[in-house]
Amino acid sequence: MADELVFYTNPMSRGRIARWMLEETGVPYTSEIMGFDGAIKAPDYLAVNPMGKVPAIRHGKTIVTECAAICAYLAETFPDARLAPLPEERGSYYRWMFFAAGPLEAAVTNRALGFQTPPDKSRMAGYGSYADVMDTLEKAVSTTPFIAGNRFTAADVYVGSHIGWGLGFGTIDKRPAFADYLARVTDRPGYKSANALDDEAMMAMRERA
Ligand SMILES: N[C@@H](CCC(=O)N[C@@H](CS)C(=O)NCC(=O)O)C(=O)O
Repeated sequence: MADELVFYTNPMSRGRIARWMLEETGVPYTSEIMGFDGAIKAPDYLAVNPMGKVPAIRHGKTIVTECAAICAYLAETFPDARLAPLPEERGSYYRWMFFAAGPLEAAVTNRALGFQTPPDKSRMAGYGSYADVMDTLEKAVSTTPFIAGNRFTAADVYVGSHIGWGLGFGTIDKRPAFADYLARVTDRPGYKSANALDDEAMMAMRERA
């Protein structure tokens, strides 16, 4: 019997990244919607993610947190979905997935919180400066149709989600290359079904509130 796959999320969170990835794999899973008002910091859930944050997945006895790790784990665990990298895609796949989880996430969050790296300190910051990160990301999404090459992989779920959120919330520069890449990677049934499920979960939460 297949191991049970449980998805802990909140539809108004980065959990949407993991939901997209789950829908891309096409494997069955159950969703546990976590409220931000207590459940997420309760002992039961802290046993899953001591950070008290979503998303997380439990697959049998394995727990995975961190959106990028969830995307990579699901891609490797369910190879039939063909979302893990081929040998020739591996370098770009890991490079840009880690770039998005590290430098991009930090640069965007710091800027949204009003923090700017002092120019004389950019050597200390792993992301250098927000401008460097934007220019680098623009090159990355313009070099090949998808982030790891000529086909869609789990790295596009992760990088595409960052770009989608960033363009939506105005935290990533509105550059044509970002919009073009986003249109390419989101034109998929998995993206649409994930959004429909999260929109439905969001409505249900609002009705209950
Ligand atoms: N680095 C984590 C970030 C997760 C995260 O910050 N989740 C937020 C929602 S987007 C959260 O659960 N916040 C609730 C809290 O901290 O109480 C990831 O990539 O999965």
